[in-house]
Amino acid sequence: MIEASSTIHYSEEVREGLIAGKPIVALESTIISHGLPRPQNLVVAREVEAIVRQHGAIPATIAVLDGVVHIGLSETDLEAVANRDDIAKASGRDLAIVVATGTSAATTVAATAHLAVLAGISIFATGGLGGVHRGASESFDESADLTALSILDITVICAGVKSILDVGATLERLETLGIAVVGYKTASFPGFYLTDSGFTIEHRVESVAEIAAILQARAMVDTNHAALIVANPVIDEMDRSSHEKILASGLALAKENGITGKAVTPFLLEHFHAKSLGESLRVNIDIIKANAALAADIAVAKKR
Ligand code: PSU
Ligand code: MN
Repeated sequence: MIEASSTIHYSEEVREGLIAGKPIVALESTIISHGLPRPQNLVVAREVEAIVRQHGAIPATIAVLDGVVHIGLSETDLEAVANRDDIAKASGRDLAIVVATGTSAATTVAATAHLAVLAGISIFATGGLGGVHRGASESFDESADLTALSILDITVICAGVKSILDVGATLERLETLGIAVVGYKTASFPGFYLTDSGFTIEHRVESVAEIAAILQARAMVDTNHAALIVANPVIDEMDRSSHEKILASGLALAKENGITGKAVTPFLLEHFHAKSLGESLRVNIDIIKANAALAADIAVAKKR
């Protein structure tokens, strides 16, 4: 655990939890600031924290506010992340700049995982990972989530990678980068908004106890220098034909408007939320809640 300093602030419950070795679940903030529309974003952020507590763990939502890294957010902090207009989107490479300039940013999977590990937290729940974008062979757009997870000992519970991505290419990159993937009660890689992306995965687990055993074994065989991904499919998926249509129109619109870099993912998610009349939002919320619950169960079951 890092020492108390003016650049790192722990919430009271996270600080106590770390000292006492209690189960803690890291939560990202980009999904709050840039992944979900207002006002639902704040409601969901609160509910997700409540779910983690109900399942016996301590929530540690991570963000940078006015140059201070926060591990665990107060109600006021959570409101700031959800509602302030000056919250940037920070990947790992942006963290030092945000801190040094005293500005504020929500943290992506890459940045959240980095800060969680720094704080001594090893279980992390999110919605869908970033990955290789469609057309990446031209644009080179691949999320830094992948390279970050290749060097961090963290378990990430997610509904696969976002369906806006090139899922097959992302799975190949996960393999190359040494990032293990297990399907929770499935051998199909989840497709974020969709239960099944159409790609199969090699390893399927049936229980939280099995995941806890894998976590122990990772340390024993020394493969815990890279992340473990627990892919948890959404139960009630988005209507497939509207998913396909909205994705096609979103990709075309992004191209037309010259959307590139870190703006691509928020743009496409926003397009989904606007065009699906609440359906993608409902699914996105289901995903993050289910992942938070499973992450807390894993944190509780993990041998310390
Ligand atoms: N999952 C969601 N909503 C999101 C994200 C993930 O359900 O907004 C965010 C995560 O923070 C992830 C980021 O790290 O999108 C990926 O962005 P990019 O493709 O620019 O790396
Ligand atoms: Mn990108």
